[in-house]
Amino acid sequence: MSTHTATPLVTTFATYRNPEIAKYPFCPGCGHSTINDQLNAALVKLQLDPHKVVIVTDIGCVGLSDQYFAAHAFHGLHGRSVAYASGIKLANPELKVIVLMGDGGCGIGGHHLINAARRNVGITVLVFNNLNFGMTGGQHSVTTPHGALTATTRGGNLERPLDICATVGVNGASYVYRGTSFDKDLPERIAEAINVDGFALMDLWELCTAYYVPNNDFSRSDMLGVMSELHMQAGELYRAGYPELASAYRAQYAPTRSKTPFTRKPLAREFTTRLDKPLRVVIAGSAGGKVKSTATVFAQAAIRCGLFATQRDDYPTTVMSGHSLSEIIIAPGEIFYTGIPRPDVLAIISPEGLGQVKAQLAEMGESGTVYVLAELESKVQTRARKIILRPDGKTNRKALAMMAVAAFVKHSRCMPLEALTASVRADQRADVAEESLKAIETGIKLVE
Ligand SMILES: Cc1ncc(C[n+]2csc(CCOP(=O)(O)OP(=O)(O)O)c2C)c(N)n1
Ligand code: SF4
Repeated sequence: MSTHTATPLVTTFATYRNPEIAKYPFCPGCGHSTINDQLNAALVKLQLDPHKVVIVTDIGCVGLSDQYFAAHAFHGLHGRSVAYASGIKLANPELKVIVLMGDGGCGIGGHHLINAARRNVGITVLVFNNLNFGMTGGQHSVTTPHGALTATTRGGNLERPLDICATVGVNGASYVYRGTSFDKDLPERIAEAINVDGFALMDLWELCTAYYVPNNDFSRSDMLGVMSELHMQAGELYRAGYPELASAYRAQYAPTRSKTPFTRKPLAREFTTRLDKPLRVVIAGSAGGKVKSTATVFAQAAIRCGLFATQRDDYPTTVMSGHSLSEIIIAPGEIFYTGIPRPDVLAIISPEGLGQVKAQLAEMGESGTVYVLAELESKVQTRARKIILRPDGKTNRKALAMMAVAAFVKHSRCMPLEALTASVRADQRADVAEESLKAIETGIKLVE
């Protein structure tokens, strides 16, 4: 018998570059190649598991970068890379999420940058800042220095450039650094930024050799001079220790993670029904008229009869004014579409409700039934059968919805009335249930 001692497999990563595509597509001398190389060197230093690294690229020449890394990648709309990265980090805080974006993307998606910094989402943003839009032909961007010549500022840029570092720094970023693609210690600095537990941004100035350099006779040696003219310092500019959002969020919700947000209340089948096809019911009333709660009682009564039920409500954002509409479908089988363009039953119990169902009324054919209050009857033009409800003048307007439902349950025999009263008793507060039961009695009498 032989014994075998397993030695742990230790993998070291000599590179994070994708072996399948060696050569970058950038113009000769473009800073994008250098920063990508330095990012690779930083990843090698950190020896991160490539399965835990996500490179999120923005649009522009910089957006071609992600395919050169053997890691996860995401490429989306211009300016939105920070929003995508934030979502990825929130979904899985264990990931190292690195955004590669241009100064163009910083302008187009500036609010995402501010909000990611303010929230302190733990992503690392590397801004490949070549002071203009590269991919589209050298137009000015938010970081183009005052006076600079670009395709869109032929007389010299009149705008003041955005200080990206100050913007994210003052808004809560954990780490902010400004440097250039030529910095010798860039791999160490990038590694440091990736290791930060919070939002980290590096504003990395570099050369767009196709446009910015020839338009402005700009060179490597001009970079630090321009920075200082603009009062934009180089080096580490901000460090803060606020809690990182994705982990803080997980920690806050950890105690409730296994709990469902809603307590399901299974309703046992207590009654039977002969309903053999879907019944689509619309109650059209006013806010404050107990339309929604009546619809719920009706839907739950259907479930107590072994039926499927859906309820969809519509009302304005105002409280106690305007219409209130409930659409309920009850059916012997599953319901896949909850809308009701053509109701089988339409109860119109207020002028506001009537105002909302003109299209549905027009759709209803002779097989449909409209229950309508006597005072509204003359305003209802329909091919459907009309049943006029004449409650006495003392009927509370909050009872009208339940009254109408009781009337059509009695009439249509879609379920036993006992299912309705059982639902009222089981699901409503005692004082409300008392009112509802009275309304059911009135409704039944109206169609007897
Ligand atoms: C919303 C939107 N606006 C404009 C464009 C057109 N567009 C494509 S690339 C680009 C410029 C990119 O410049 P930058 O982000 O600085 O990246 P670079 O090309 O310099 O790497 C623009 C404006 C776009 N794709 N989407
Ligand atoms: S156009 Fe400018 S940014 Fe784009 S690859 Fe060429 S040098 Fe780089």
